[in-house]
Amino acid sequence: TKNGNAVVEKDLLNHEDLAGDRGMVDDIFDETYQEKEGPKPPLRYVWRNIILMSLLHLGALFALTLIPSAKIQTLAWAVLCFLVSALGITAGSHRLWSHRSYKATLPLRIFLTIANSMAFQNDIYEWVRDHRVHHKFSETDADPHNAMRGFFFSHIGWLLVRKHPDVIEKGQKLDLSDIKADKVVMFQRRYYKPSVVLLCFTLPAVVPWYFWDESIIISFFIPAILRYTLGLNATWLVNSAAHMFGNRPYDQNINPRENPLVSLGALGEGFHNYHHTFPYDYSTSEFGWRFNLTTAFIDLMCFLGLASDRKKVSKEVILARKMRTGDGSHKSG
Ligand code: ST9
Ligand code: ZN
Ligand code: ZN
Repeated sequence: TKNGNAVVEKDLLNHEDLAGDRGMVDDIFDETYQEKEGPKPPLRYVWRNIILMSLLHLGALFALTLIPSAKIQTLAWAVLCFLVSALGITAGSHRLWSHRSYKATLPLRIFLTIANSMAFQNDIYEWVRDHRVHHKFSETDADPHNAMRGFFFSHIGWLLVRKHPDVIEKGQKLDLSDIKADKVVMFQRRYYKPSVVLLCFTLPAVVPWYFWDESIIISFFIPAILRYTLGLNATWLVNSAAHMFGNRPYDQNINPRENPLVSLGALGEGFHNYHHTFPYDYSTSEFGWRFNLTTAFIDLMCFLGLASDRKKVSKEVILARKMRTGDGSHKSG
């Protein structure tokens, strides 16, 4: 109908306005890419990663058995470390640097970079590069954690094998000039290894041991090893579970889903059907602070004058999009 077309046009206009307004559009899905025909390249295992990831997860299991003997302050500290490091990913490398969905002042960028090293998920530059190809070439050979390759691959398997050549080929064509221009990000890249040793492992372990005489074993295994492992798995669930389980109220033609449980663990990053439909929305959801500590944090930073320019999709555009491409689940939920 005439009316329907007007709404579609407005939807697209809004898409381009908000997307372009950020100075980059390389997180928008590229429909023109075609996977190469013929057999897929063979898996090349990276044994160093397989061994280290196995040891890490064994260490986390051991840490679980230590919880009953830990001091309450140590557990509270581990939770604090989890939250800070998670914000370094969600508010930092994800919503700020990958998607430019808001602007952050220098002090906030320094804080988010410190928090990001504490999370040890590769440096911000590498995270952003992989994440923009994930959006642009979602669920194809050029997606680093292509969910078409199954739960295990999109969860952790992709970190244990060499990348598909298309990831690198397409990744090299991305516009990363905004990231290269950020001195804080490039400083982190240069000093990434020592920053991880210090912030992901040493600081979390030293604080309980020094300030409240926690045993060094518990100090290391709970706030460092267990907290790190839980943070990784909460993040990976966005790539695995939130690409497989949940409703698709915004676009039923793509795989990413709305998964409130994942959102709970990942501070608001499980509203993944919404996020892949509107990657420039700073809230990654239409529901504000619900299951979304990251949005509350960014709002607080704006209130304090440390952030600004939050990009938000309007209610009417969201509704129009639901009517046009959604699975209808919003009516029942
Ligand atoms: C980790 C990351 O866990 C997790 C990211 C998850 C993303 C989630 C997104 C979901 C939304 C947000 C949710 C947040 C929720 C948070 C909740 C928190 C509670 N483009 O990589 P290499 C080139 S990390 C362009 O070695 P291989 C480039 O030249 C965990 N070029 O490829 C590169 O050199 P350089 C800890 C690219 O050999 C060169 O290739 N870290 C691209 O195939 C070689 O790159 C680990 O475990 C690209 N995209 O090896 C380490 N990629 O970098 C894991 C590569 O110098 N990584 N190039 O420019 C590795 O060991 C390796 O990357 C590998 C592949 C073995 C996996
Ligand atoms: Zn994203
Ligand atoms: Zn995704």
